[in-house]
Amino acid sequence: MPDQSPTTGPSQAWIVVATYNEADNLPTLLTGLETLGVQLGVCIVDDGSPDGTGKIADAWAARRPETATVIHRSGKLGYASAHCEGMRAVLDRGADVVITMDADLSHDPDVIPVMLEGLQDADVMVGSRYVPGGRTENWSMFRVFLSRVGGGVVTRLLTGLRQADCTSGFRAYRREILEQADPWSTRADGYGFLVELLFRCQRLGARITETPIVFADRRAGASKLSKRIIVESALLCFRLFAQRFSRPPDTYAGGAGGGA
Ligand SMILES: Nc1nc2c(ncn2[C@@H]2O[C@H](COP(=O)(O)OP(=O)(O)OP(=O)(O)O)[C@@H](O)[C@H]2O)c(=O)[nH]1
Ligand SMILES: [Mg+2]
Repeated sequence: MPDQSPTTGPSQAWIVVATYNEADNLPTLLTGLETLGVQLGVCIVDDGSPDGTGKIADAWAARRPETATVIHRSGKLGYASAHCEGMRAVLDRGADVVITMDADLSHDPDVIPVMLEGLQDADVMVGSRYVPGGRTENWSMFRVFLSRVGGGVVTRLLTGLRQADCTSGFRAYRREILEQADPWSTRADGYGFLVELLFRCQRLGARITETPIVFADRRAGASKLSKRIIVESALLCFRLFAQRFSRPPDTYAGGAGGGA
C-alpha cells in the first residue's frame, strides 16, 4: 500500500540507497547527505542486514519522518529489486527526481547538486567514471578491466549504448522517464539492471548526460559482486542485442534523442 506520509516539498528529489551490511558506511553517507544543503528525501532499502544496518537506518529516519523512509525486506533479495522497490516507494511519495547511489561511500554526495542542475536539460544524469575528470581510485586491475572492457566496450558494442559509463549506479532520473522505462519489469538482479535501464531510457529517446565522478573503492564492508552477477550481466547484453533488432524503439514524449 502506498505510503501516505508528507513529502519533501517543492524539489521532490529522493535518493534511493540499497543496503546490505553497510553499518560501517551508512552513518557517514547519511551525514554527507545531511550536510549538502539541498532538500532531499532519502529512502533506504535494507535486506535484513545481519550487521544492524537496518536499525541505523531506522534511528536516522525516525528523526525525519517527512523526508526519510526505510524499507525492510526479509533477506538478501538483490541489488536490482531493492532499487525497484525504493523507486516505487519514492514515486508513490511524489518524487519528481529519483537519484540512486551506493551506501559504501564509493559515490560522493557532493555530486548530487551537479546532477540536479544537469537535469534541467536532461532526463537522466549518469555519474561517470569514464568521462574527462572522472576516475576510479584503488580498484584492482581485474575490476578496472571488468568495468572498462566488459561493462564498457563490449556492453556498448552489443547494446548500442552511447555512454562512457554504462554500469554506474550513481544516477539521477526524471520521474517521467523512469516510469516509462519501467524498471520493475526487468529480470536482471545485479548491475545488468543498470545496463538494461539505461538501454530502455536510450531507446525511449531520453536525453542522457554524463557528469564526472571520482569513484572510491569501498574501505569497509564486503563487495557483493559475484560471478553469477557478472555472467548474468554478460547474458543480458546479448538479450539486449537481440532486442535492438527485433523490437522497434519506444518513444518518450519528453525526450529529444534517438533510439538505440
Ligand atoms: N538491499 C540490498 N542492497 C544490496 C544488495 N546487494 C548490494 N547491495 C547494496 O548495493 C550497493 C552496491 O553494492 P556493492 O557491494 O558496493 O557492489 P559493487 O559496488 O558492485 O562492488 P564493490 O564496490 O566492489 O563492493 C551497496 O550499497 C550494497 O550494500 C542486496 O541484495 N540488497
Ligand atoms: Mg560498491
